[in-house]
Amino acid sequence: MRKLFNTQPIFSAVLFRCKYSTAPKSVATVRLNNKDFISDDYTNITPKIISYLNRNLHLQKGNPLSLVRQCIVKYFYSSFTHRGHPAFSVYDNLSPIVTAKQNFDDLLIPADHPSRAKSDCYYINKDVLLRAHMTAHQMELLRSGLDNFLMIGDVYRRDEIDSTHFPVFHQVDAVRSQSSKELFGEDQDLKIFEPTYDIENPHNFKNSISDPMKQSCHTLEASKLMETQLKTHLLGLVYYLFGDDIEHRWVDAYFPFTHPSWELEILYEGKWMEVLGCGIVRNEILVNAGPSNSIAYAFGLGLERLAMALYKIPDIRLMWSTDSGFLAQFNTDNIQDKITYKPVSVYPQCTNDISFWLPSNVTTDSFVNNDFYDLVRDIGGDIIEQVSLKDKFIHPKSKKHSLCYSIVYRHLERTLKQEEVNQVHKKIEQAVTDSFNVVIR
Ligand code: FA5
Ligand code: MG
Repeated sequence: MRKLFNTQPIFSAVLFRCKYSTAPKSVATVRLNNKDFISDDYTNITPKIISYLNRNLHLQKGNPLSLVRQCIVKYFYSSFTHRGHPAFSVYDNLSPIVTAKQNFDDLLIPADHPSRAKSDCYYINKDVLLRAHMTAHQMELLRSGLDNFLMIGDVYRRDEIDSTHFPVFHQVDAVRSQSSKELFGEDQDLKIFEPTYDIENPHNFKNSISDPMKQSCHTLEASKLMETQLKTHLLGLVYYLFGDDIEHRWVDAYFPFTHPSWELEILYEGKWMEVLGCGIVRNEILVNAGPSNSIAYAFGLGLERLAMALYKIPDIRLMWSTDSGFLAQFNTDNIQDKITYKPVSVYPQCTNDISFWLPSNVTTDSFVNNDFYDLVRDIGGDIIEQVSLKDKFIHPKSKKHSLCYSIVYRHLERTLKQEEVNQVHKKIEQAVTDSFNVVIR
């Protein structure tokens, strides 16, 4: 655990008496949502990140994320009905505290997959983390017998810092399942599964994904028909939100839990921006969830990216603004109102560089950037607009390694004074020195 955390009040040392030992043992815990979690060497959740829990921006009236969420739900409710009722059910209130099993194992994410790394996730301890995607709930909802559902909520990732990335963002994830009858109608000559696959004994079949077109258990017609539905439904959503003029492209992708998989990009401010990932759910997942004779598609999209493009919001941090000048612009009862964000005003940036010598056992390549980014955000808070690596340097004689980062400071609601920035910058230098054992140059 990083040194920095020990000083934070949310991490308390409690006396914990082990059942089989008479000696009291001191155990550090993390308290989240009124529950204590025992921390360990995986614990990397920060007080700053904890402060975002329970904000539920996607449910707050007047927040752009809530408007986009309502548009998406409306599209799915109105496009897909079953006997006059919406076919999809919506879950937007699931706890973001999940197990590693939910976030990874249930989704066939291999034990050595990079997305599990401590450098990429906010772990509470080795077994529990803040969900890194809404897909973490897919298995439990499939297991409960649902076949068409949307999961909406906040997700947490240690990531870079710039105008389209933030460590907390919001996703809409979905599953849509189809039985043979639903997919092919009365044409019972067409099948979902290859003849070699036995629906009664699905565990006997070794499902392969070596064919880029489909999983080996599926027939080509079932997989292709499902792919067409998936792409048509998602493009329908994008046209519903943006109008028919929006430019898009599909990109082949890989996710451990779907095959085949794609990402959808839209043209935003002259650049391609990825808005969602999707694919045909791996049959193993459906089988593990319970008896299954259907095929399903799934997708996960980022609410922030859609809201930014839809309302021309230039910076992802603005979603967290509590400024009434911002929120009032989105306070409408008509979710389809055409809203274009008007900057309350633009305040100047301040850029300060920080360079330091690394300790002798750390190289410029082994230093974990995300650890540094988190620490900068912990100290600087929301006035940190961007942090970028500027320079790597190895001293020719001493062979010491050094790094230089640029930190861009900007307040969204007022002008920062250079003096004030310098004070924060000094605090960051001190924290970096303490936490990473570096020497400021
Ligand atoms: C996923 O999270 C998959 N779980 C999506 C999925 C679900 C695929 C079901 C297949 C089936 P990805 O990491 O690409 O995939 O994230 C999905 C979307 O979240 C991205 O397209 C993007 O819109 C958004 N996103 C990802 N990282 C960030 C970030 N740091 N800040 C804001 N939005 C982000
Ligand atoms: Mg992606």
